[in-house]
Amino acid sequence: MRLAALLMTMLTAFAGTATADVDERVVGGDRASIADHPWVVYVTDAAGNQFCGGTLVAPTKVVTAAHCATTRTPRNTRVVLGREDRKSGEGVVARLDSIWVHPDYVSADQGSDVAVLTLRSPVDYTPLPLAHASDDVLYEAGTSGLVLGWGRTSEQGSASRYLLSATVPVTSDEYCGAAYPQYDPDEMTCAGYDNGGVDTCQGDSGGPFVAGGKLIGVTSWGEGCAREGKPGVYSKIAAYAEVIEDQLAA
Ligand code: 4AZ
Repeated sequence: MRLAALLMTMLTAFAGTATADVDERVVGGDRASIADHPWVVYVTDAAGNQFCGGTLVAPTKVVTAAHCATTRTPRNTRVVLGREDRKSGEGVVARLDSIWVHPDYVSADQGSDVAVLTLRSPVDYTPLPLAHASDDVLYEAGTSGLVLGWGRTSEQGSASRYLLSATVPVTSDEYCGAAYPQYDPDEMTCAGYDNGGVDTCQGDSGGPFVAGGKLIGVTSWGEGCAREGKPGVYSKIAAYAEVIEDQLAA
């Protein structure tokens, strides 16, 4: 038992040094394995250029941000699943049947920044369950969540070739309200450290914020990336679970 635990610790430590590029900072993140997060996807144009993230929540349904979807059509948009390295050919490229954008969506900082992409055919990756109103404990300040994506690794930097993830704590409503006058605790949740340093950034939008084995948020907006006192803002999935589930049945 103790030997097994020691071996696990050594393996984990080795995996950490093997995959974490010191310069690779999502911002302040580390390499993540797609096998461990089979529901994380990215969204591209027809030429394969990645512009957002997303989360598989049913065999034909991907949740992303409304601001990733408003200018798109099913014909010119693709979802890439099972591909950790954007330069590899692994996984599948799925075509879309339809796009639903929350009807109240105006701009990310006004809330309702959620959309559902329906794939033409079911895919064989494990979906992530949605958080619901009864999961309010997951939104308490201090809850550790995981953000994932292929977005920029610094505010002015370039996007990541590989899937990155980072752990960020949910902030209090007071803290986020002080950071952003537009913050609406009923529709948004914020995450980040007081001193910044770890955050989602451009290109991570639409991707998952995960806690308790559920999708609790969708990467939405923020002032810059990883700035002190400026947490990342996520669409609060528990507030939209019903309207999203209507789309899963559609
Ligand atoms: C963006 O532009 C974006 N730091 C995503 C996340 C954050 C800021 C901007 C949060 O897609």
